[in-house]
Amino acid sequence: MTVNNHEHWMEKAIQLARKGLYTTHPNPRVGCVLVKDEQIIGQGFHLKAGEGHAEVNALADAKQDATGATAYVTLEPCSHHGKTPPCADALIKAGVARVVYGMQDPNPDVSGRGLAKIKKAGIDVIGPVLEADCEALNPGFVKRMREGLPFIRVKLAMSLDGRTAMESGESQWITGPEARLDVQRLRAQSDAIVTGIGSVLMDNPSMTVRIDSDDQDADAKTVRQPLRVVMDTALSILPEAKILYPSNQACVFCVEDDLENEHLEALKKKGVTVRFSPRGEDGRLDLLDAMEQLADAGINEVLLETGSELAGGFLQAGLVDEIVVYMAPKLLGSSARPLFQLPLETIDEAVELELKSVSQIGQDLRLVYQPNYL
Ligand code: AOF
Ligand code: ZN
Repeated sequence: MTVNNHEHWMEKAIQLARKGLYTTHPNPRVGCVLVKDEQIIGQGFHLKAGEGHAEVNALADAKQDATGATAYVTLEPCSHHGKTPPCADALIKAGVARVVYGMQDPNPDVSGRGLAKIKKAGIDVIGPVLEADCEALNPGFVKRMREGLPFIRVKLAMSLDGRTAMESGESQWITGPEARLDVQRLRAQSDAIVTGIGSVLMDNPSMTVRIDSDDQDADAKTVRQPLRVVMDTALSILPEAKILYPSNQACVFCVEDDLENEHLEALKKKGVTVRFSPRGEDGRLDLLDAMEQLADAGINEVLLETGSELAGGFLQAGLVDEIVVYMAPKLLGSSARPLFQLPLETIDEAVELELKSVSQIGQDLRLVYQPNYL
C-alpha cells in the first residue's frame, strides 16, 4: 500500500478524533478506522475519559472479523491499565495484521511501549503518518505531557485601530454574533477559562459555554463546562461573583500573604477552590506557577479571556502559545485600551508573532498568531 493510502485512511481517523473535541478531557482526542480490502470495516473515537478508547470502539463497531485488517489510529495505542484496559492488547487479540499510527503517545505511561508490545506480537507497525495533523488534535495534552504546562490560547476582540475596550473599560459587543459563537466553540474545547479580577469586577461575566447541541464540529451533546479560573492576587473577588457558580467548577488563584481573610473563608464555604501561588519577580502572582498547578490538575487547554493587562502579563511571561484575535470593522479611538499592556520602549523589544491563519467570520476577521519567543 502506498503512503498516500495511509494518509487517506489516517485523515478519516483524524476526522473521527475531532468528534471528541469538546469531551475527552483530560484524555486526548483519538480516532481509529479498521480497513480490510480497501474498505472501512469499523470506526471509532474516544468520547469521554473513563469510557472506551478509539481502538476498542472501532473493534466493537466492526461489521466483520477484524483478523488481517489494518488499524489506523491517530495516537499510539496504549499499553497501560488506566481507567480502561490496554488497546494494544485489544488489537493483538483481534488479530489485526498491521497498525498505522499518527504519533507516539507523549504520556510517560505509554511513550513507545504500546508500539513495542504490538511489534513483539508480530504485527506490522507503520508510522508516524500525518504526525503534525495528529499532534494538532491535542495541543494541550501534548504540551502537558511534554512540558508540564497547559496549551494557552489568548482570545481577544479588537477594533480596526487595535483597541479592545474604551478608556472606561467598557468592552462588550465589539464583534458580531458569528464571532461570538466562534468564541463559544473555543470555550467548549478548553478545559479551563482563565480571567483576571479586573475583568470580573468590570463585567461580572459568567464565562459559561452556551453552544447548540447540533453544532457541526463535534459531538456537542455532552459539552461540559470548563473550569473557570480567576487570577486574583489579593483575593478580592466577591463570593457572589457570577463566575464562581457552579462553585465546584471554579477556582481562584491568590498570593497567601496578601489575603483578605474573610473572603477566603466565605469562598471555601461556597465550595470554591482557592489555590496559592508565590509572588513573581514583578511582585504579582506568579503565572507560571499557577499554570503548572493547572497542568498538574489535568488541564490541557486554557482559554485566556481577559483584559490587556493580564494578557500582557501572560505574553511577557512567555506563556502564550496562540493568540486568536477577532477584528471588528469599528474604530474605537485613540483613548481606548490597546490589545496588550506591554511596557516596551525600543523597536528591538517588539514581540514578534507568526500569522497562522486568517478567515472572515461574519463582518469580522479572525486572525490566529503564534508568538515567536526568543
Ligand atoms: C489510546 N486510545 O482513544 C485514548 C488513549 O485512563 P485511560 O484508560 O482512559 O487512559 C488514558 C490514557 O490513554 C491517556 O493519558 C493517553 O495516554 C491514552 N489515551 N490511548 O490508545 C485512545 N484516548
Ligand atoms: Zn487505549
